[in-house]
Amino acid sequence: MATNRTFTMLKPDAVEKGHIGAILEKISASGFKIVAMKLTRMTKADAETFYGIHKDRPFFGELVEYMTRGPIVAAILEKDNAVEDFRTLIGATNPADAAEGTIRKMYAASLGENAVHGSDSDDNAAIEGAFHFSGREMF
Ligand code: IDP
Ligand code: MG
Repeated sequence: MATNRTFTMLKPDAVEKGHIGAILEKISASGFKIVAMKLTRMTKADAETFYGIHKDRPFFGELVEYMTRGPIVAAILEKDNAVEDFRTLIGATNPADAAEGTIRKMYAASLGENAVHGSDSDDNAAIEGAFHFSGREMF
């Protein structure tokens, strides 16, 4: 059964361009409740661990460089069917393929720099949330 939480990051490009407020507004307006949130910066080791599943992909080095170049907003979001509904809200990985009105369509520049992360499964949502937040930072 689907759990009701997912994990997101507003990635360095979204923060650099000043899109934090607009993206959080869209997330809230779409029915997600923020139950954990912080501005933080991933170290190289953090990014290599977080994206470990992609370590053999040709873009891994570029991905780690991108995700560590500046602060991100990390958050845990609550809503019925959170993982699937949030993936729908953010749109396809490549903004060129993302549906109109999705966060990536509106705010992402490219396949590599695509503004926002969304967990792809309930298990990964729990793992990724716990990677960034302690128990007393989750509400
Ligand atoms: P997702 O973020 O939509 O789940 P994944 O395939 O899990 O997409 O890839 C993780 C992240 O790696 C993407 O969001 C994007 O930032 C980056 N990425 C994925 N594919 C490429 C690529 O072909 N070139 C450069 N970066 C990529
Ligand atoms: Mg993914």
